[in-house]
Amino acid sequence: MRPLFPSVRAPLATALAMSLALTACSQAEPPAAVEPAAASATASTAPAAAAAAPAEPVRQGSSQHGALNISTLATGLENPWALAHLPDGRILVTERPGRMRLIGADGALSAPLAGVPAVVAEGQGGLFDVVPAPDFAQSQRIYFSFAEPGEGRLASTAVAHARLTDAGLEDVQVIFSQTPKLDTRHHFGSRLVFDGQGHLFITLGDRGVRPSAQDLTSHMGGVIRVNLDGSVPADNPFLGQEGALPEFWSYGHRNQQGAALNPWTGALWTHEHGPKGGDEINIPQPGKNYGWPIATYGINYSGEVIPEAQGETVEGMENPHHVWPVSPGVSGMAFYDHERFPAWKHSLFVGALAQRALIRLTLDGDAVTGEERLLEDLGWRIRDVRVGPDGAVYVVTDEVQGRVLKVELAG
Ligand SMILES: [Ca+2]
Repeated sequence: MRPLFPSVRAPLATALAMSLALTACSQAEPPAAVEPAAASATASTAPAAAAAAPAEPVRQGSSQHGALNISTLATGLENPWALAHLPDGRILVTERPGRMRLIGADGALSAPLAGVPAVVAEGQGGLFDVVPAPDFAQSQRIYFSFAEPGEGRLASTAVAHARLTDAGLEDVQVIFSQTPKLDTRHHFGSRLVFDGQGHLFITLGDRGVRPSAQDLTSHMGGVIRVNLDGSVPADNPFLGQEGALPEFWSYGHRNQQGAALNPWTGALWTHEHGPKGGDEINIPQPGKNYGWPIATYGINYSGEVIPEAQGETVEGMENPHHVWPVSPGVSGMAFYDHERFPAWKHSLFVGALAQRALIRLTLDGDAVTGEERLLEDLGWRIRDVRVGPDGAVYVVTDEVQGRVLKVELAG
């Protein structure tokens, strides 16, 4: 990897100081409830047993296409961040303080899995995404992202893979670690998407240091593309370019907590939190600049304009594919390409934290043609959404007593 310092150190430190002075905690993506005192929560500090909450009745919801059945698969999860279906019917779920559990094919919630590395579970930091490797059925390998501790208070978004065994996670290997590490607790990203061609996309955030999103000598604000072992693909857009880290696919992103591969085109789609207003969907193209903080549809939480902003659109920077003028607080993304509910075919599901809903966008080709909000009555922050192998839609709720829900059309 190319050396970062010393050239970037001073500007970054300045930017960091500025950012800390100016960054109000985003209402769309507030730091969740205060964590336990320990800076690094690990599985060893977790409750030993799974919550034995009584089964909840199936809830009813409404939608454009009729009644919904909303089943609770697990309760008592602390700020769950991601869920992932395994080929054998089990579901992996992460909890941001640093725990990973399995929901068995029988519905039983496991105790926290052993072997999860230490994470910085402060502010927005913790354990984030999890996905089975493309060859999971043979390798039992999973990939996950987390806030990796460094010296002192430093932390960075990192990605590891590990083997999922009856004893928990084994052979944990970090394959990517954002550089440099910072002491902020904001905007870690980070979703993981395989492209089906031997690459892994990692979506990052600016870590609350806005100018870093335009700085190719630091990973912040990037979509990262690596091979499955973390090495750099030979066709990455910035490979060999002086002053640019080779892992970049695209840059100029604020905080990307949703990403998925479009099943009809094979393209990566991502979304990101705007500041106050301006949550956006992008279809990141290699080498392109997505604008933050120079081009944005949002303003600061103070009501002031973003100091670096030059407008909603800026020449040479990519306009978002889709913008929400009022920020839902987007997190999690899943295309619907299953036969079970034809009414949902060609939809894009997106979780909403601040606006506490499951968003369903209708698509015509790539164009977003409509939007409906599901689960609003529940009033829960939706952190992640996935389509299961059964064609149901699964979400996790970002609550101190968070849930895994299964959502189905009743008809
Ligand atoms: Ca943008």
